[in-house]
Amino acid sequence: METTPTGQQLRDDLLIGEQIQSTVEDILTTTQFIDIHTHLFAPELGGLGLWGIDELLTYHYLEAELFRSSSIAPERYWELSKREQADEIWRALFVENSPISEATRGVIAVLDAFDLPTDSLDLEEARSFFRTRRIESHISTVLQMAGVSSVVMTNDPLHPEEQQIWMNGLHSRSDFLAVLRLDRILWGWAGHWQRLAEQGYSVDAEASGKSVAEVRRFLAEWYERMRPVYMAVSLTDTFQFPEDSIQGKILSEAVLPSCREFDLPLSLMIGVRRQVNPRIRLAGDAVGRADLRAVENICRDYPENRFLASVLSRENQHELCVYARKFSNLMPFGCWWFLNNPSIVEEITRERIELLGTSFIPQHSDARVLEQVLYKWRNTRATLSPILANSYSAGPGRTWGHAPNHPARCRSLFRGNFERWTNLAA
Ligand code: FIX
Ligand code: ZN
Repeated sequence: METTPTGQQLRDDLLIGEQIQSTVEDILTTTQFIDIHTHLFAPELGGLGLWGIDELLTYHYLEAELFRSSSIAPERYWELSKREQADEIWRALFVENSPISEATRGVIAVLDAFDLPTDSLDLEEARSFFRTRRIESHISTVLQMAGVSSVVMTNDPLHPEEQQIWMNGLHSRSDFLAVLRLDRILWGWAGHWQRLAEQGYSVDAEASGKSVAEVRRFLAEWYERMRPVYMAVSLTDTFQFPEDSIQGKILSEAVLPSCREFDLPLSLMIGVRRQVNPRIRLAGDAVGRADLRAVENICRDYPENRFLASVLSRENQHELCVYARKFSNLMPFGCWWFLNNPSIVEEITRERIELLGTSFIPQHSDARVLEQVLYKWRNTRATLSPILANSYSAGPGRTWGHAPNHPARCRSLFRGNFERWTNLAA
């Protein structure tokens, strides 16, 4: 039974206590989220888009767990077909062991969401279900079930297959938004400058001469082709800025001016340690604590640029919050990759709310397989609901509450902040 706090008599219309919890839950349930970073692809990008049970099971998060729970050598695993790999993972992680890790629980949640058995010894029923699905309508069903209005892709203009599809003239469905991913021209220059040269850009291995101007031309042409909502790059834990390097030069002289020219944010995803175990391929990346003075320098020295930033190390999260208090052109986002586990999401989100209020973007899914959005966003809503309710709650004995419309402002966390940052709302 709610007792009105002592002291000042609260206005009748103020929300307090359990009213706030139910209001926040309703808001999270009814708000269609924008998933601001994924590796999903619109169906117009053909086979690049991954979906269905075999892709869900061969997710690199699960491949990492397979090699801990099976005697199969990675080299032998990579020789298997996709179907055989999925069977191996199902047997090792779901039949012979308990699926209680975040990634295995995710697969169980997807099977459950489609009323498929979660304790079968094989995958035949799941496979025959997914064979009945048509991708265009399946995408709409999955996004609707996940409460996601649109997903932001990761589009690589130098990926041979993707490049060709875009150059043939692609018009992707409106609930898939494009991003210009720059890894290959920033930290991958040595291995990819020739790809630019092949496309007719006068660039060289040292990024000298006309190279910077030609990278600007490349970015302008791909901006017109993709109409991205932001540009993005994943950076290692050793990222430094400014830096006397090809990456430092292209970033400061080509990418940042281009972002200003097209009024786009730049997304910096910092802290990966690439391929610490190459034998397990995509699963072989790890995490390292970065020196976020690079973020301090780039935000301070480029006040006209807007930045999205996600850091992979748990130890960097608090610093990122403090930098966001110093620089209004910095928008922290997501609990990335190894951080996207409820125990850590709770810690990160609470410190962000305490330091930044609602001026950040709590989560992205990083989904690589379509149906992953179902559990990644269900988990986000479940983890964030009590945290937000507690943040709005007046708490026992306090003599203040919130106007009914206040909790609705937390919608900005999942839509408004990103729409404003990317001019999507314009
Ligand atoms: O750089 C990135 O976009 C990372 O998210 C990926 O490289 C990573 O493999 C991933 O999917 C993490 O969730
Ligand atoms: Zn990603």
